[in-house]
Amino acid sequence: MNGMMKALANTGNTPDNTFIVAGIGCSGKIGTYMHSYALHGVHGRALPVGTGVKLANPELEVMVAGGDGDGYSIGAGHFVHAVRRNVDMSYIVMDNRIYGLTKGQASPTSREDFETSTTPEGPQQPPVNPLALALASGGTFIAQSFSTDAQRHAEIVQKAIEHDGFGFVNVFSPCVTFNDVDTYDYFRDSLVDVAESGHDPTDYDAAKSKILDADKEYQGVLWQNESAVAYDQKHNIDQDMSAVDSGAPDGAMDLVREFY
Ligand SMILES: Cc1ncc(C[n+]2csc(CCOP(=O)(O)OP(=O)(O)O)c2C)c(N)n1
Ligand SMILES: [Mg+2]
Repeated sequence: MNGMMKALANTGNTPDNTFIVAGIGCSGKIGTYMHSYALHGVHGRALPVGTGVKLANPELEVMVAGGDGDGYSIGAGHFVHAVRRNVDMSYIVMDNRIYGLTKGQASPTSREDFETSTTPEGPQQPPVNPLALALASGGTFIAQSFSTDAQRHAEIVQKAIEHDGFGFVNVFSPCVTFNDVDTYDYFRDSLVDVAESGHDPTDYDAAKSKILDADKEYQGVLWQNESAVAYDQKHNIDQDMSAVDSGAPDGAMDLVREFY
């Protein structure tokens, strides 16, 4: 949350031009804690709501935030289509590799052998790779960060906001209550920052090989397609969609309102 706030402030956004759409879960509470417009909707449906908010009012800075269960399980279909639609907004997923709010069931990013109350011998199926799913869906900005590396996390979220299109950041955000495997210590020891190896995020093959590398956990901007045009720009959605076209009969807007 701290990183999101810093990134919003650093990009010149204010609470009154920012709209957070939050998922359902511990992570979904984030909209309630931030002093901006926010909507806490239905599990797995934050992205289509965020898309609607942005297209209805393009002046707003729209940030969608949720958990790994919300985004990659019940919301997986929306994730794929929001990524490929490439509306100019950001999507921040707090990935703790567990369903935290409902007290510790396996999530799509849980390890194959991770024992939980619903998977006493582990899920016994490989986890979803969210970055690969985003790449396969035509993602134009794909990044990963770590909640406790606050300054770096804020920088990465800022890049997602600045990207002209759908800025996706998977954030490792350990759950200290229900996940004793993917812990702060684990990520501190294993994370490799792509910036340190001179990774070029505009190099598709380099991005693909890092995203598909199952042996390492990367932090940083993995892939950015700077030439892709955002949906809202492509379709000139820069006007107030509640306005009636010029030439409409007198009182047309009053009539429109009667339908609400
Ligand atoms: C339609 C629907 N199905 C199931 C639930 C129960 N539920 C609430 S939060 C949650 C999972 C949350 O996991 P995640 O998105 O990873 O968030 P976390 O709590 O880990 O931050 C589930 C299954 C619900 N609220 N609504
Ligand atoms: Mg979770």
